[in-house]
Amino acid sequence: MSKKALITGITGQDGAYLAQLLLEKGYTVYGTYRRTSSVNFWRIEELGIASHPSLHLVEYDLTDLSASIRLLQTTGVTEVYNLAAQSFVGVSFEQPLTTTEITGIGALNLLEAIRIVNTEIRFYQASTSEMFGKVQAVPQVESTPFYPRSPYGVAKLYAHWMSINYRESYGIFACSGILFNHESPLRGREFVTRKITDSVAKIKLGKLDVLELGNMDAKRDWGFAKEYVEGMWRMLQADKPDTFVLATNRTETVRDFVTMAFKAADIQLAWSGEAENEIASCARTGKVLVRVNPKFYRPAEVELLIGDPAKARQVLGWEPKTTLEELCQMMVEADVRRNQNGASF
Ligand code: NDP
Ligand code: GDR
Repeated sequence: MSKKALITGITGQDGAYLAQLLLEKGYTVYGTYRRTSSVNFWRIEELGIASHPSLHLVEYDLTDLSASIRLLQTTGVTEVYNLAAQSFVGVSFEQPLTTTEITGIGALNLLEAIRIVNTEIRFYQASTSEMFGKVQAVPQVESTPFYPRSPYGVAKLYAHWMSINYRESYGIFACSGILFNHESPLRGREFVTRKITDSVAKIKLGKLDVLELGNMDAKRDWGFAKEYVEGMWRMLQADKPDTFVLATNRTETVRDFVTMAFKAADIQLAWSGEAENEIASCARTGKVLVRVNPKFYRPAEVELLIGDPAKARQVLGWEPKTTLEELCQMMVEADVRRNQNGASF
């Protein structure tokens, strides 16, 4: 009998990669999507798994407790990966209540459903380096104190502690993966790396003049999403439930990533100016290609993230392999291809 797993948020970046991984491992996968006027399956289509016979797409909203209970009862899954969230930090400042309901309380709905339906079900909570926020130590590890800086970070911290509380109170195998930023050609275009690679592709093809960004000084630890979902799976196969950091232990600024992405498209940049007046021009033609627009600044910023995944390496045998240069190149090439083909995602 194949194992059965539930993935909430299969229409997202990680949901698509995790579904692919579990199907390759022979699982029967139930993947949830939200009812919208136009459902968005482009990621699982691009991975070629949308019509896989072992993949079942289920309509579901994480904020509905009774739906969560019925979902576990009807599917009979033994592993639940809670990837669904309002995951965009910037939007969480504009929609703090919705973010809290989905990203915070949503996780509790699933934990309660597990408690009611079957406490043997293993649970993965998609926690985040945003919980470290205004960082209290460098690099960040599992024991680093938290200091979230956005409604998203606060909601995720609630879900993180609830997962630990249900582990300790009811013996539920609940794991919390504190994942640092992970990117891929399947990343949403509102996130900074994909916004950059998509814009570089458009500039290269003459479809866009200038890329506008917010805080160029923010530093992030960026890894490749496909490798991070493997870490999620490993957490649920471990001997005991625990909390793990997945990261690369390398940090770069947004500015560095911009330079890298243009280089991947054979465009060298020259930077000048500071803060709101900073620009980057094409070193050959002098044309301005990047400028700052303060509308992309956040009310409170997370300035520096860098994670040490030593515990995951030791206990799970997990480690990142793809370098940031390789990841950036892969994303730029995918976006050039898509823009040439007229794709809109
Ligand atoms: P995405 O934003 O790409 O995907 C989020 C998913 O959640 C989408 O499928 C979305 O559906 C779904 N969703 C949103 N609201 C609801 C709801 N009310 N009910 C059910 N489903 C809902 O995120 P990622 O794939 O990048 O990330 C996966 C998880 O990991 C998220 O929880 C994120 O916060 C967390 N995380 C991500 C990191 C990263 O760097 N990518 C790092 C650390 C944590 P729809 O398509 O309909 O919007
Ligand atoms: P983040 O990712 O907030 O780290 O959350 P994002 O890519 O949105 O921002 C990274 C950094 O870049 C700065 N930035 C910009 N960001 C966006 N989106 N757009 C811009 O134009 C821009 N200019 C500068 C931001 O200020 C920030 O400092 C992601 C999400 O996937 C979360 O769900 C996840 O938990 C964390 O990563 C780890």
